[in-house]
Amino acid sequence: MKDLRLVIGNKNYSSWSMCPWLLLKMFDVDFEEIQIALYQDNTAEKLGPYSPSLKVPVLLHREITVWDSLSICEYISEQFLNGSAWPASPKRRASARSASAEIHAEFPHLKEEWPLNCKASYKLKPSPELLNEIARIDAIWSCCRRKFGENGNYLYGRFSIADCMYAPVAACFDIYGAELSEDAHSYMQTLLDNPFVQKWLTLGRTEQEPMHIAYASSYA
Ligand SMILES: N[C@@H](CCC(=O)N[C@@H](CS)C(=O)NCC(=O)O)C(=O)O
Repeated sequence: MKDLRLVIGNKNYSSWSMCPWLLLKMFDVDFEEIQIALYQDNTAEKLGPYSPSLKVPVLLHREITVWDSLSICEYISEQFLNGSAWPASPKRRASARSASAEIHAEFPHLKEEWPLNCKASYKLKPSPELLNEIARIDAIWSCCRRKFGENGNYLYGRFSIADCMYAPVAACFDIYGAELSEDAHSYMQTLLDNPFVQKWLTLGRTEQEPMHIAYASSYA
């Protein structure tokens, strides 16, 4: 058993699991992956020993348990990366934390209408409320790229936690067909071209677990 273990859900559905998984992969931190199939009759029973919230992701580091995607990313950055998973300058770091907190806490229509489903091969027309949320994300992406993106193609130039938090959004925008400005589209493509994002999405497409019928309607 490794010192560092990340408990995740199905790659096909679990957008929040993707965030810390991507961070660990991008910074080459050694960890063991424990995958638990979500939306099954025994999911809560399987998550119980690991997760106080009965949700994924959860990080287990020796005797320490960290749950919730954003706090896991914070912990990884602090414990293993000397804080380098956030941008170095206070101004960029403040913006990156705000952008990450916003996607973590807000956008209920995006989460409800366009949940991650790597296997989906159809477009879904967004509601007016979702269109407003897409416009807000487009504004965040375009503004950050313009103000802070000169040292690379990620949101703050170099890869950071903010990119981990928006990677599942890029996947959902691509899958369901979001209409974006040129700057936002180009950032979405950067995330989709990331080899670990591609790996996650490819593995997600090959997963076989059937979803329990009670959850299936929101993934129609
Ligand atoms: N705020 C949490 C959300 C975690 C979450 O909702 N995870 C979903 C999978 S993406 C889950 O575990 N669902 C199982 C359930 O609700 O039973 C985070 O950022 O980690």
